[in-house]
Amino acid sequence: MSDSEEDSQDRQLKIVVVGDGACGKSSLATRFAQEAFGKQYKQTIGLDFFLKRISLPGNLNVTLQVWDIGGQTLGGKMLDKYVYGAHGVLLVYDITNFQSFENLEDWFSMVKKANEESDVQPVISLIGNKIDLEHMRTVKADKHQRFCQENGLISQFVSAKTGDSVFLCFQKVAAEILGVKLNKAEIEQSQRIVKAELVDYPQDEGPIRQENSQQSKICSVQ
Ligand code: G3D
Ligand code: MG
Repeated sequence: MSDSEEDSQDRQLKIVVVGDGACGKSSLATRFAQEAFGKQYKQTIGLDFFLKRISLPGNLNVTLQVWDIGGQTLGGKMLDKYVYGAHGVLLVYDITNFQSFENLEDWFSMVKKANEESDVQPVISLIGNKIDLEHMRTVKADKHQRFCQENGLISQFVSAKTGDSVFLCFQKVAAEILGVKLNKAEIEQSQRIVKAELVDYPQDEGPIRQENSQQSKICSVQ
């Protein structure tokens, strides 16, 4: 019996991407779901979400529903509604923008508050984006690590621009939500997949990778 790719039993996980404007939330979501950066993405109006199916160890397929909060800022009226019931939250900041890191405390509080009444407590990951701009870093890595330790967050550094570790950061969160353990080889493989693609294809005309682009959808709610 073959594993059906179309297995309708797939679990769907809601993953919400939050953080200051311009830290790279839309770029991260787009890079993950479409293997693209920049161009294809229009300025977020309202709320966008992507659906993407991934495989975890043990032939476990799961569909991630990735929500991009768009222009919602801290204190935004709809924010807690977006975040409510999330299985996973990516708290994103820009490593070259200290303010975006400082504001994480507030983003984190908002996420906790929004889920106070929910049965599901989200798995939260701290994402330091734009590591391609390492030379412009203003947030030291040990500050990032301390924040993770103090709050029990998964830690990840990524670049939505180069694709570095983008797949991995979503995979790690999904695995944690489902209680699946990723071993070292799997982690290294996920890091490699995205990096290899970058070297081969310029961002303009890059062919979309088959295995990662399957079943990606963009939806828009205004
Ligand atoms: P947001 O959705 O959080 O508001 P965006 O952020 O995804 O719109 O990104 C904001 C700007 O940061 C964009 O630049 C985008 O290209 C850039 N950016 C996002 N991620 C990265 C990254 O990993 N590295 C670098 N170098 N830049 C990144 P523009 O100039 O289009 O405003
Ligand atoms: Mg955006």
